[in-house]
Amino acid sequence: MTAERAKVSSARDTTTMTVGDFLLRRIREAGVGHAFGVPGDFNLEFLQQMEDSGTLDWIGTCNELNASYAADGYARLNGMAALVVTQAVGALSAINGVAGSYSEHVPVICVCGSIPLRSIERGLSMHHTMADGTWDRFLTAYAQVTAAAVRLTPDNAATEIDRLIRTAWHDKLPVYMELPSDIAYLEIEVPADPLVLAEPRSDPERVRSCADAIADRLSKAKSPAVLVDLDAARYGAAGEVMGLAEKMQLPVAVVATAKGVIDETFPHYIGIYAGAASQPHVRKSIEGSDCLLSINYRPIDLDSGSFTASLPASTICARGHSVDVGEDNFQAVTLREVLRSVTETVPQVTNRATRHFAPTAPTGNGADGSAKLTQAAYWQAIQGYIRSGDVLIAEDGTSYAAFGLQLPPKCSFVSQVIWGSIGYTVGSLLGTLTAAPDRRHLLFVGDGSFQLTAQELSTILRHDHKPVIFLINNGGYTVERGYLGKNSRFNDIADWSYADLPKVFKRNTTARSFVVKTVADLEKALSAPNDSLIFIESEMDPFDAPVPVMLGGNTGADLDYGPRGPQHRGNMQLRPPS
Ligand SMILES: Cc1ncc(C[n+]2csc(CCOP(=O)(O)OP(=O)(O)O)c2C)c(N)n1
Ligand SMILES: [Mg+2]
Repeated sequence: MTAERAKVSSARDTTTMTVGDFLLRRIREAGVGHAFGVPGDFNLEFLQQMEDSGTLDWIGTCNELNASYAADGYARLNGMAALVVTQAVGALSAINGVAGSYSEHVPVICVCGSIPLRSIERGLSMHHTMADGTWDRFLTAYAQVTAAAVRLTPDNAATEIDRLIRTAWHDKLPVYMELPSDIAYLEIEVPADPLVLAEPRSDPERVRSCADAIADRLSKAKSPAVLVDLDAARYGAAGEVMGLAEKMQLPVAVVATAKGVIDETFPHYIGIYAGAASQPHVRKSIEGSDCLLSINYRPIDLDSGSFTASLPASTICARGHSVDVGEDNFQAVTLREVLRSVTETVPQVTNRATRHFAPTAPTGNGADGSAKLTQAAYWQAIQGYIRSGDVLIAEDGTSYAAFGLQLPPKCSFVSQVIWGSIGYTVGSLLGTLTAAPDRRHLLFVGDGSFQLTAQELSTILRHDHKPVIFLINNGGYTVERGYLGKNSRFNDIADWSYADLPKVFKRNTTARSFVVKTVADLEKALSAPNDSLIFIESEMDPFDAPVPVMLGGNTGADLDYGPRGPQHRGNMQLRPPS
C-alpha cells in the first residue's frame, strides 16, 4: 500500500457498534425496511436487537420456505430483501427459495443465526447439527446457491458484511451470512459512513468504444431489434431500453421471464419471444433481425419453445457489467451507461415502418352467464379486471395463462419461470404486498400449488393486506396431466374448502370469499370492492386447460422422457382437441 493510500484509509471515520446492530444498520442502508423469517434460539438475540432498535420491521412467517419466497417477491419490487433463519433446520427449509432467487437473479440477504463460536472452538456438539463435530456443512450447502457465503466473526464482520451486501447488489444474487449467536452483542469498530450502493463507474474508453460499436451496427442494420430478458429489470434498465427503442424505432420483444418489464402499451413493444411458440411477427422480428441486441438472454426449455429459439449469430449480448459485440468483449461497463451512451450516439430514426402489436388478449363471445365456468371465459373476464398499476403474480400451472394477458401501463408481473417451484407465489405475494402496500396485487394460483404454502395466507391477513386471490380449483395438477397421467391418481389432490380458509386463518376476518361455478358467479365476485382481501375460488374441469399449457406439457414430456417414454401409450396425456 502506498503511503498516500494508507493515510486515506486510516483517516476513514469509524465508530463502535455491536455486530448485530451493524448488520441491521447496513441492511437498512441497503434500502431494506423489513425482514422475513422464523425465530429460533440461535437468532433470537439478533431479533431482539432488531426489535429494540426498530431498524427493520419483522414479518414472521409460518415457515422458512415461505419466508424465502416472500423475501424474493419483496426484492423484485424493492431491489433487495432480508431473510432471517435459524441454524440448519431453518436454513435448509429456506434453501429452495434462496436457490430460486439465484436462478432468477434476485438479491436476497440471508442471515442465519448459527451455533455459537464457543461451541465450534471447544468442540461442543449442539442441537440442529449432525452431532458429529462438523460445522461447515450448511455453509457449504449455501455456497452452492449464493454469490457469497460466510461465517461472521468479530474480526471479519465489519468487512464481510459490506462485501456480501455489495456482492448481492452488484451481481443481483442472494448471499448468506452465518451469525454465530454469541457474537451479535459484541462491540467492534465499524465504518461510520453509510453504505452507498452505487453502480460502479464504467471505464470511459470501454463504454465509449462499446457504445460506438453497438451504435454503428444498429445504424447500418435494416431490421434491428431488441430482445429483453429479466436482467433488464434487475439492473433497472427498462427505461433505457425503451429510450433507445423510441429513438431508433426498434421493435422490442421480451422473454416470458421478463413479461411486464417493457410497458405493453409502448408503441414499439411487439410481444413475447419463445422460438416456434412465438406469434409469427415476433419470431420474424427477432430471428430475422440483422442486428439483434439482447439483454442477457438465458433460454431454457420452457421459454424458448423447447429450444426452437434461434438468435442470429451476430446478436449483441449486453449483460449487467459486460457486453459482447461480434468478436469483442467489453468489461468494466454497466448496462445502463452503455444503453444511454448508445442512445446518445445513434441518429434519430423517423421512417422505420414499425407496427405496435398489442398482445392478443383473451377474447370470447360473451359467454352465457349461467354456463359452467371455463378457462377461456375465466381469462377473458380477468383481462377486463386488471388495471393500470396492478402487481400480478402468476403461479405455474394453468395460471400460466396470465402470460397471455395484455397488461395496462405501470403493471408489475412476478413469476418464477426458470426455477418453477410451485407454491412460490403465495409466499411471494406476502413479499410484494409488504414492498408495495399501496398497489393492488392479484395472485393467480392453482389448487395444487396453493396447497404447498397455503398457511402464508394467514400472514397476509394478519397484516391486513388486501390482495385479490384467484384460485383455480380443478381437483389437482392439470398442467401435469399434459405431461403424463391424464387420469392417473398421482395428479389428484385432496378437496379443500379453499374459500373458507380466510375465516380459518383469521377470526372475524372481513375478507370476501367467493366460490365461483359459472360466468355470472365470477362477474359478481369481480364487482366486489377492493376494501378487503378478496378470495375467489373458481371451480373448473380438470381437463380444461389453455391450449399453450397443454402443448407445453406434451412437448415437455418428449424432452423429459424420450422416445421410449410412457407418454406414447394411449390417452396418457391431456391434449388439445385435434
Ligand atoms: C416444489 C415443486 N414440486 C413439484 C413441482 C411439479 N409441478 C409443476 S406444476 C404442478 C402442478 C400444479 O398444479 P396446480 O397448481 O393445481 O395448477 P393447475 O391444476 O391449474 O395446472 C406440479 C406438481 C414443482 N414445479 N415444484
Ligand atoms: Mg389444479
